[in-house]
Order: sequence, then structure tokens, then C-alpha cells
Amino acid sequence: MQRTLVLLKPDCIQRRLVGTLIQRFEQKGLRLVAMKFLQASRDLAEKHYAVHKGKPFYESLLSFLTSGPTVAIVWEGREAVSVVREMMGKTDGAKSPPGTIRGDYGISVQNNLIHGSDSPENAAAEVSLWFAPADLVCHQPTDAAWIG
Ligand code: IDP
Ligand code: MG
Repeated sequence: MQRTLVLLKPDCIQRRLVGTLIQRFEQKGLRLVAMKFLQASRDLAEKHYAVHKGKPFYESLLSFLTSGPTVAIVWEGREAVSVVREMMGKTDGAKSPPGTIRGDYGISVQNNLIHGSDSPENAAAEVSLWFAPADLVCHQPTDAAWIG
């Protein structure tokens, strides 16, 4: 089983889409491992987006991520990293096809509702950046044999 980090970014909370997006992942068959509601500090945002340091949109991106609360979630499931990335769509909402989260709910490049880890290695690093080991709840849903 693979784990991945999802952030429902501040625009998602402001637009009251938290429940809608969580429902999509639940219905897909991913299982919740951890979830919390917090306003990211500048330090946390810098660490999370360290790979984008120096890019023209970096400062604006940090302001956006720290501008209001975020929901951080760890999802688990078969191929969870790529499943979540496919469900998110492309970075630019305007170029994301209908049926994807960004395609259905967004038209901005920056305010694109959601973050999902882009590799299993980055997922592991991001999960430990946003969560303490004790926050991760291991459990076996009763429908696991049916979901796969
Ligand atoms: P991703 O979230 O689809 O993986 P990344 O390239 O990793 O996209 O970029 C991280 C985040 O930075 C994006 O989700 C988006 O919020 C923002 N971003 C990326 N490219 C641009 C841009 O060209 N202008 C403004 N914001 C951007
Ligand atoms: Mg990315």
C-alpha cells in the first residue's frame, strides 16, 4: 500500500469545497490515515515548496499557502500517488480536463485547490513534514478486501 500527502489549499477552504474533494477520494477507495486543519507557517510553506525556490511565482505561492487554513491529509491505497495526481488534473485549472478536480472546480494556475505528492519518495518526505509519526493511524477498513 502506498501513501501520499494531499493539501486542500486555502482557496479550497474559502470556497467551501473541502467536503466535496474529500468525498471524491473516499469514493475512489483511498483510505484515511491522517487529517488535520491548520494555517501553515512561512517556515512550513518554505520547506514544502523548497523545490520552487527562485521561480518567479515562489513568493506569491508562499503568500497564498500561508494566507488561510489548509487541510492536510494522508491517503493510503494501491498506487495512491499516481491515483491522486490523475484525479487532480494538470497544474493549470484552465488546461485540466473535466472530470478532474482542477478541471471541474478551478480556472487559475496558482489557486488550484489541491496539492498531491508527485512521487513515492516525495510523499514520504512530505508526510513527515506535515505530520508526526503518532498522527498516522493504521487501520484495516472492513471493506478492504472488496476495494483492493
Ligand atoms: P503541481 O501542484 O501541479 O504539482 P507545481 O509545478 O509543483 O504544480 O507547482 C506548485 C504550485 O505552485 C502549483 O500547484 C500552483 O499553486 C503554483 N504554480 C505553479 N506554476 C505556477 C505559475 O506559473 N504561476 C503561479 N503559480 C504557479
Ligand atoms: Mg508539484
